Order: sequence, then C-alpha cells, then structure tokens
Amino acid sequence: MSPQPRSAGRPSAIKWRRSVESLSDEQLERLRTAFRGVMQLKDDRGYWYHAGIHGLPLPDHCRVAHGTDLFLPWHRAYLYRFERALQDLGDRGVTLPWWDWTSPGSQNGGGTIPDAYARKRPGRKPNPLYSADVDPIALNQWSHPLNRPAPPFEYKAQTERFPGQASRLPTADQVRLILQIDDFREFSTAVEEIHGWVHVWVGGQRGHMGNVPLAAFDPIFWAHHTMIDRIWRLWQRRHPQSVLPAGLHTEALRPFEFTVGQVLDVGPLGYDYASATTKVGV
Ligand SMILES: [Cu+2]
Repeated sequence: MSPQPRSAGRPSAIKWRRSVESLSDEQLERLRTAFRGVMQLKDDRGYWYHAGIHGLPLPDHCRVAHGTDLFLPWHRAYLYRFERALQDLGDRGVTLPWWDWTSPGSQNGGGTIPDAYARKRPGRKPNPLYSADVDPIALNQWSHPLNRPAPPFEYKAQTERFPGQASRLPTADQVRLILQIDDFREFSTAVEEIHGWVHVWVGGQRGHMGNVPLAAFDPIFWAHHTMIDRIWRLWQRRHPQSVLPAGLHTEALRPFEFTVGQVLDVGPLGYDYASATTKVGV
C-alpha cells in the first residue's frame, strides 16, 4: 500500500476510510463487530436511532437533506455522527468504508453488491452488513393512514434488497464527468441524481434502500453514502476555487451540531479517504 498523504496543519490522528473491497479480514471483522454492537443498543447510541434520523420515525429530516444544497454537507455530518457511534463502542480505529459501485467488481454482470455486504452468513454468526431489523415505529408510521397517498405495500421488518431490477449503477466515466463540473450547485445536483440510481438499484420496488424514509436502515446505506461523501471530497480537491452559494456556509445541519461551514474540511472532523484510491473506478 502506498503511504498516506499528510498535509501541514492536519491533526495527526486522521482516521482513514477505506474501500469495502480493500478491507482486510481483520478490518472487516472489526466493522462487523461495531455494527453488531450498535444494533444491540436501543437508545440514542444505537442503530435504530441513527437510521431513524434520515427519514422515519418522524420528524423526518430527509426533506431538508434531499433536493437541496444541503444534500452533501448534511450527509457528511450524518456519516460523521454514525461513525462516532460505531467508534464509541470501544474500537476507535473503526471507520466507515465506501462502496465504490464504479469498480470493476461492482459493475460486473450488470452490477454486484460487495461480498462484505452480500453474504448472509459468512462465518459462524449472521452478517450484520447483510440486513438489519427496522424500527417498528418507522414501519408503523410508513403504513399509517395519515401517510397519504397510502403506500402501495408494507415493508418487511428486516431490510431487503432487490438489486438490479429497477435501475443501473453509475459508471466510472459518469463520475469522472461529474467531477469536472466546477459549480457547486450543479455538481451537488448531479451527484444526488446518480446517488438516487444506486438507492433504486439496490432496493428495487420493494427494498428499503429504494425508499428514502427507510433507506438508512439497510446497512449498505452507509457504504453508499460514504462513497458519495468521497466523491465530494475528490471534487473539493479538484475545485478548490469553487465557492458555495450565498448564505450556505452558515446554514445549520439539523439535528447535527454543525453548520455547513464546519463540515467543508474533513481534516478537523478527523477522517479522510485512503490515498491509494483517490481515483474513480479502481
Ligand atoms: Cu441517499
């Protein structure tokens, strides 16, 4: 592995997020242990609490965080918060990996979910990255009569995926083109669009990932959004002169304790993306 980049003024304790496909067996096991840990907690340190922030149970923040200029910064704060919850269980070195859906392995055969997330029972224990229980309150709210128009069906109590039925995975060429866009708003809109393809590709018609209010219950949500955050980071490196829309800098990223301006630089947040993979589709 090539040496990690260090730039002046950075705290030395940068934690590296890595590609799912490059995790060692040990790193993967640590990630699974951390996921199992948060899934056992039913309070505000736990998985349901964090997954629920994205959409249901109410109040759902997905309306603020999608289709607006806050899409990228809101999800950066969200990933940060969840990654801290994983680390707070005791393994401080655990980080969120990204799923590079443009990689040859993921593009293979019309699209493939990485092994780390696709295998139901890779060892003696069930794989917590394969599926998760959904908070019953979120499910109830989804099918509640006040939720109009009435949803056409109910979602299962464990997250399900129906990959490849309803969309396509974005390619490396598509991401490269998007990375060339100079304007933040145009870039953000383009990234959000291809991000939606991946949600629908994974979830199909009936899978949780395909439905924003329930998407974050699927463990692969985090790897998908880490890839989106990484694309933003790659873009930031390439377009250092690009300015944000007026007023965006001071907007609050509720319910997180950040403003947009506070999440622009990942250095103070204590993480970055491993250098060996700053290209797209490798
Ligand atoms: Cu999303």
